[in-house]
Amino acid sequence: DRLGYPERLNCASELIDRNVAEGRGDKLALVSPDERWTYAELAEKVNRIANVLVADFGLVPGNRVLLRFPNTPMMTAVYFAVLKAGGVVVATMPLLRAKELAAITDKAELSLAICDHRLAEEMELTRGRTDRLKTIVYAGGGTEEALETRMASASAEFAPCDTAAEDVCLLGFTSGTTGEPKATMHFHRDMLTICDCYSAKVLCPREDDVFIGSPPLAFTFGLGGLVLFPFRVGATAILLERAGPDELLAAIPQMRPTVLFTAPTAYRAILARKGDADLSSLRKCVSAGEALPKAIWDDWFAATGIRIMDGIGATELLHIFIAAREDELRPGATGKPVPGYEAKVIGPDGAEVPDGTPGRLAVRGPTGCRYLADDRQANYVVDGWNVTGDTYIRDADGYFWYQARSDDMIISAGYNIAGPEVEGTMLAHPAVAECGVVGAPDPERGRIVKAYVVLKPGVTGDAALIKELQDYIKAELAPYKYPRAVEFVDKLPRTETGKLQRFALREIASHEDTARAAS
Ligand code: 3UK
Repeated sequence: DRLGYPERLNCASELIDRNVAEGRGDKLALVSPDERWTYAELAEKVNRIANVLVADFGLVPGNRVLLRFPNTPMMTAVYFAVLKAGGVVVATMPLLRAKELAAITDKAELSLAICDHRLAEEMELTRGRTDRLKTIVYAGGGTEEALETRMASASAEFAPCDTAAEDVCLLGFTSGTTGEPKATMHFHRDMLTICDCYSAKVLCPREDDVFIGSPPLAFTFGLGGLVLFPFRVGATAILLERAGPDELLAAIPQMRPTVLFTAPTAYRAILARKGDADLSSLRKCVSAGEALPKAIWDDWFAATGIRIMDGIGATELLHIFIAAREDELRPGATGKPVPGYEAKVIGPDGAEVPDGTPGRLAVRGPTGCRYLADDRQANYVVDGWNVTGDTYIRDADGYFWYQARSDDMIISAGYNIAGPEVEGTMLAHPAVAECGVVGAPDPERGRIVKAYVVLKPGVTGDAALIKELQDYIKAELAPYKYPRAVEFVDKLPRTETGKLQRFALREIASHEDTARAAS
């Protein structure tokens, strides 16, 4: 292996026990509003939970375990306990409903779930929707059966399962931009690979860094950015159960983190509400999940002096695979392939297209290419390349510029229009807080560009403003890209990971059309 990992490897030992062994046992690993755990304390809890899993619930290596928690220190301990015992983590977003949880339970063949007691209701409903789930263990709540009660009588020592570097340790379910969850497999070594490629070579964190951010740990963006990257260098992570813009704005001045991981919309929302909040502790800011519009990059730089590092990642690849260091990034571009990865832009025939031409992004590297379902594998993995659903352009200097998800390209009267480009431009208009652009059915043009716009507080949306926004886009972009329809809305549909659900907007747009046609 190019990264030089041994054949037998347990990532939980590498990421937690190694910190204790190297003398960082007294250093803070995890901080939350209620708790402060050193690496030694975390290591002990991991061992106790691993013993409970094996002794009380019969976990054997390879068993998959459902995890259902908000971002808490306890979630992290349970996560690493499953890994240390050789189990496979299936972490789920806190907001998922019983129907979705049951589908994941069946797909991943889960019989054991560990759940924060505050999320019990939906968990119990899940039991009624699948026969597979045999055992649910609740953390918190102070009952006889609670995980903590069992931990108290378990041993504080646990020898790590002798896993192979290429044993599966995580089934990552994608956050569902398209509605249907798909699972990807990741190995013990992958958990270190993303630390040693993206984090070490692009992010470059230090032992004295303090990480904070919003993505759920069930989302691999959050797992890497809030747990794996800090632990790999013995740094500290702050975990907030709610980490919206207001919570981050309250926490940053008080807890003084140095590295922030969040999504583009959160950067924008933080700026809108910042006031005179002191964000000066921050040293590095990472954005992923969606394209980072240049307008947001510019505003954040003007307000903080920090150059946000955009990066495209995917659950399939585990983490970020195209990005750039602060000193090399180009605002508006995603960046270049992360060291260790290769990327290319391909046409419909699978051949590379010339620089400057839009096409599908394909990626190859030490992580990725392992779908749980064979039909996915056949369609999205070609000759070892992960073919993503994203349209990109590579420029002559090798930088990759995001255009749209391939299914978000709007074809209007023969023109190919990237919705995100129109959105990004719209965001630079002073009246606009948020914007989502999709194609709406149109009898003449096939589709027209339709913009759903959330206005800034105090701005009134009227016909004059619609005209002003349309003229603005016509002046900034090729005129055929302007939104022929503009609708003001209170909020936009988003996934729990902050991604705009363009498929939901498209659906709304098509219904509105039907309603118009019927009236
Ligand atoms: C989109 C981006 C433009 C893109 C993720 C960082 O988002 C993550 O994983 P998902 O599986 O979604 C993957 C898709 O999201 N995307 C993500 N980042 C960007 N588009 N610019 C970006 N910077 O469509 C991609 O195919 O939910 C992100 C780390 C780990 C992750 N899992």
